[in-house]
Amino acid sequence: MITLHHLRIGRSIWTVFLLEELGIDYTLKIYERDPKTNRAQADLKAATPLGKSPVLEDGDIVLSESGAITSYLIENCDPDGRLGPPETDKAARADWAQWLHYSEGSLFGPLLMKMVLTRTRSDAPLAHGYADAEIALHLDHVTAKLGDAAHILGDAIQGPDFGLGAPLQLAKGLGLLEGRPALLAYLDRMQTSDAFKRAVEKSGG
Ligand SMILES: N[C@@H](CCC(=O)N[C@@H](CS)C(=O)NCC(=O)O)C(=O)O
Repeated sequence: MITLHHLRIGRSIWTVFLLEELGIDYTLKIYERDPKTNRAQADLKAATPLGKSPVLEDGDIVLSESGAITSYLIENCDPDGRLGPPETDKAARADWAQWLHYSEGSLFGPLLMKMVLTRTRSDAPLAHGYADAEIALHLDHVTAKLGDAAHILGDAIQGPDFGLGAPLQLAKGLGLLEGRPALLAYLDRMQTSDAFKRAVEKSGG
């Protein structure tokens, strides 16, 4: 049985969404943030030394990177291959892997930097300038890839969409999607899907 350790109000809602989209049985362990620091608390360290979420357990296998969790779930729990291209399509699989890793590898960093600068009310112009330029570069890149499609690799939802949700949600929260209707509509499309609504209902968001 698969267990997902879910820290509320963070990126692991997107892994709950993936589990719901796959329609498989799983156990959900829900953790609350420290009300003062907004960080994870000691209880999550029992699941992984890093004390960060999501954490997926499947027997002896423990994964704590959302991209690796997405790959693992799709490889093992998506028998019809709905959320990834067929193994024979080398180019499509390469693009799938590129966009799966892009969210955590490139997109999240500058958004996290901007979030910290904003929350600490920093006015460091060099740091803001760097973050703003990087964020614009990346949001333009995602917009260009999305084009007129419903999801990042075409009309059907696929693995990389579950990774893009969290950084785009953060960008929206920071007011950085204003003037970017295609990205807002993409995020909204995922968040209003039945599987996402079930994920929120079961996990508390
Ligand atoms: N690269 C990791 C990042 C994990 C991560 O930073 N998770 C956040 C939740 S959004 C967390 O657990 N933060 C709590 C803390 O650092 O105290 C992934 O993709 O899963």
